[in-house]
Amino acid sequence: MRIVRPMLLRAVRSAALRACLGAMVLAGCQTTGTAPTAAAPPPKGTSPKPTVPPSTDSADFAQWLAGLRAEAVGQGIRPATFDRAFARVRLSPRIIELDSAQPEFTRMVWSYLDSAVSDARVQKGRAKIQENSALFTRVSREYGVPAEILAAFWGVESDFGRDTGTFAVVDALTTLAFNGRRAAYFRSELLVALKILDSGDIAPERMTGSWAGAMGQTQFMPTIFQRYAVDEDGDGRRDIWTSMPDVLASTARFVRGNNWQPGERWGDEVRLPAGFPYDQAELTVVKPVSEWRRMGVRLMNGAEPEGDATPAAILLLAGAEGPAFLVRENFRAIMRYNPSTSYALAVALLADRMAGRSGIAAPWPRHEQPLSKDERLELQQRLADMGYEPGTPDGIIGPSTRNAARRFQAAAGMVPDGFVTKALLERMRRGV
Ligand SMILES: [Ca+2]
Repeated sequence: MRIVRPMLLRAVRSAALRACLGAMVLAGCQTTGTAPTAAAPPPKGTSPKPTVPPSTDSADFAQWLAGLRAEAVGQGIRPATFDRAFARVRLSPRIIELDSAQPEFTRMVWSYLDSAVSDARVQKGRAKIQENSALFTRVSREYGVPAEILAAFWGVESDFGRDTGTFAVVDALTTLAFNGRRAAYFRSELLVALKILDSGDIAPERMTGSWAGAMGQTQFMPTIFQRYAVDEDGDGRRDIWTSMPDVLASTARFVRGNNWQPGERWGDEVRLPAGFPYDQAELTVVKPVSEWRRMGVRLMNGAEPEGDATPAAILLLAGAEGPAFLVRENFRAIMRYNPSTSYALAVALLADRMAGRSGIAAPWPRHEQPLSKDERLELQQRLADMGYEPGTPDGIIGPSTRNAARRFQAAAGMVPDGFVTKALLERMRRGV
């Protein structure tokens, strides 16, 4: 997900890609890594560049496929299902290319939100809820997840079913499983995809998704599908590709199953008081709402945030000059779909706006430009050289880099918000 090659992201707007790239690269993004996610392969790490896969004619592939077939059959998948799924399998150099893509620049969070939470998408989501109000009401009641949250996931994941990815899932997962890089993860997803085919939910030629195997309108990876997909329309198949009842109920079941608290909000935009300790603005710093209140955190209208013992964290995605949010457990529930704070904020804000609430009140610091990968590496190296311990420089701005940046900012007499900008890099170059 996040960009410096906007065309790449726009062209391949699969949830899986957003998860792969976005979680790590979107500026200001914070990540967690604990729970299963619907559409997110594990981070890529720093494994060596893969080679382009040989064709399916190669002896290597034949041997690999024979091994996979034996394993699949051993797991109870019918040989006929396996053979049908692989009858026309293709290895895709394009998928390898996409899997290796490293964005040169990060995308600033406001730029991502401008497109993910556009007025057009808000309108479309409201229209979808209205057109299908009985269904939204029923599913929402059954799972305790608001209609607008369901519509927001649907909108962000697949633009309400318009954009679900055109890759054959078996081709995609086979390419990634055979290729060697994160092979074990994709092999296990592939075996589960075969189980789904074996259960008759979908025919292999209709099992389409993103290049990383995130499927249908919910962009579920196969393991998530197996655990959460629902046959809501009762036709005997869990069809997240074409059945809207199945799509919405499956989304709702996943969200509820990942600790969604019915009746609670995801959080609110807030004002932080002068002198706020900005090192406390990390998702890892959780305090009861009563404590944030005591520290002077207020809603934008000046009221005190509600909830005493409710655990919450302060989220800043663009430093002290950008908007601040008090986020609660339901924000983390959204992040289990995709472990990116920017993604979760997009879903939350889209839902709010569909429900008639206003968007963000405070302005983003839109004058800030994203750092290039080289600049991110340089900044990390400088922090390391100065003894601020950002971890091994990898070009990814995570909590360690932000905390190191805070230490530099504090020493330099700046507001220690950890927001990494060109101005901050300039200041380091000047040695102040
Ligand atoms: Ca169905």
